Amino acid sequence: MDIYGVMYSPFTARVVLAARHKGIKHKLSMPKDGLKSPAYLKLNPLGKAPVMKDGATVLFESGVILEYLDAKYKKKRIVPSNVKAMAQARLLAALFAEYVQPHIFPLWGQADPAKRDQALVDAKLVEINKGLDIIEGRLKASPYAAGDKFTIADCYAVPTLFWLQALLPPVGVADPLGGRKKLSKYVGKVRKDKVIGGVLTEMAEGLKQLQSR
Ligand SMILES: N[C@@H](CCC(=O)N[C@@H](CS)C(=O)NCC(=O)O)C(=O)O
Repeated sequence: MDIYGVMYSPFTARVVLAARHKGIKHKLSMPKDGLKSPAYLKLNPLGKAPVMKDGATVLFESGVILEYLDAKYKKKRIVPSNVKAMAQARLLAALFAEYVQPHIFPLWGQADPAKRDQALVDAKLVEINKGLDIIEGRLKASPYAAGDKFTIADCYAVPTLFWLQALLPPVGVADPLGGRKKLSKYVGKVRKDKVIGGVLTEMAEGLKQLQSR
């Protein structure tokens, strides 16, 4: 299977996390001529990463790719079959995807206090904290986001929390998790998971390269 994207992208990292957890053989690379090349636009007309190519099946949108992977490769399901557990995992995934992740990237480029749009930063931090408070109330962290098993919730949580920790300190937030106990426990625990730990290391390396450009 081919996955087009880069590890520092939270959207690509979601898919790589699921593929690695499920033991699906894959090759991760950037499209040869870039995301806006005619060849890549044939795979994803939005010109965004990730794209997954599994034989004749080509898909874009990380959430759709995750569903495909779990439905096609049935080992180590990331969507629990128990209805209550499934709802718990999906809700956490949605909270990270819809209420935290979108407010993090606007903080990119806001590190320099002299050039900072403080109103924008403040507004984004309000939204992020609102999302994190709700997540804190529902997170299991025992040790995975939705309980004792790795689920789709971790595929969303891990990359978002990586970016949260990367972009909040430069805008003056010393503790991006805001002292929230369950989130802090989660971050500490999942770092030790082999698959998650590996992805986090690669995301950090990717971000370092991006910052040195
Ligand atoms: N909703 C999409 C978002 C994908 C996305 O925004 N990818 C970024 C990478 S971080 C991208 O390709 N940006 C390049 C661009 O939009 O030109 C998904 O979940 O896959």
